[in-house]
Amino acid sequence: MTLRFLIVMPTYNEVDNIQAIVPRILALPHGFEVLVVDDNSPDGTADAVRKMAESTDRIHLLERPGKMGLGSAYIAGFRWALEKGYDVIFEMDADFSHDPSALPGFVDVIGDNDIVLGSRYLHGVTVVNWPLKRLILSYGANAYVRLMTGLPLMDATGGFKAFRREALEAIDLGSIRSDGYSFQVEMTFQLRRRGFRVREIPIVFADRRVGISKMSRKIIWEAIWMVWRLALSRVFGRPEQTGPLARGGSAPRDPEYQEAVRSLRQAHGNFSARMAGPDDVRPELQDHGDAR
Ligand SMILES: Nc1nc2c(ncn2[C@@H]2O[C@H](COP(=O)(O)OP(=O)(O)OP(=O)(O)O)[C@@H](O)[C@H]2O)c(=O)[nH]1
Ligand SMILES: [Mg+2]
Repeated sequence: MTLRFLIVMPTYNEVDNIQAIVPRILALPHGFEVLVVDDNSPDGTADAVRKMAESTDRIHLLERPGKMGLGSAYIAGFRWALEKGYDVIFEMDADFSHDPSALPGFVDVIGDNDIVLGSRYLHGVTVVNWPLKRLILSYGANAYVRLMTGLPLMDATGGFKAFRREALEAIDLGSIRSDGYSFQVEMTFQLRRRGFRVREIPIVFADRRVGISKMSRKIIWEAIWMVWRLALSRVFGRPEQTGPLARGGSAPRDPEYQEAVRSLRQAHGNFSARMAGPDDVRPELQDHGDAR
């Protein structure tokens, strides 16, 4: 079994970032493919992606007519990925807040898990260059999410994640309405309730390098309200459990998957023990793999 990995990367006005980050991802030895979901960015992001895609079949572009929000961009990307048969589907920002060299660390643990979350708050605080105000807001939001939803996670609002296709298939994607940070919380909450295995791994998160922030009051209010909705749904209603941990069971062994991950590790090394900053371009990752 050879696992097929797809990174879903929503963009809105990321023309500079996208041209820099996609080559970094393709240079990793795991054969990652990238789907850019662009909302008709006025700065020509889609044209830049089309140009890059001329020289490889590992870059894909999904264009939407206008800015429709981050949550719905992910859903569109997930649907595309499921249709095309990818095994592991990632969420990742284009603005270098998420370091491409952290991707193999997600692969290392996907053999025993269904959702892997890149966490900014697992080993202390691993956020670089954020104003203190924003850090307090984000850290506080996560404490609020833990308290209200019971999710035992340090960083449920982050957007650097990997899902196995089986997990995405178990969710009615059409029923997910939230955007921004609450989208992240809602997806993880719904999957955990259905008995899927969630694992956090530490990442270094850096503030965006260039471009414009889309942080808004609306997104914050939506998150506050969404968490209430999830808390209420814990009390009323129980979804059908279909995941590996359904009804308190223990996860079944998954030999094919584990074997696939093991052989990747053998070929490319075990990345999860390492953490690198976003500027740390490691030469061994640049040459398609068989360096070791
Ligand atoms: N397709 C699409 N992509 C979006 C939309 N809003 C944001 N994005 C992209 O989603 C990713 C995350 O958005 P960001 O603006 O970085 O959000 P953030 O990290 O919370 O805030 P800043 O980094 O401070 O701007 C980036 O790659 C954006 O280009 C949208 O409405 N549609
Ligand atoms: Mg960002």
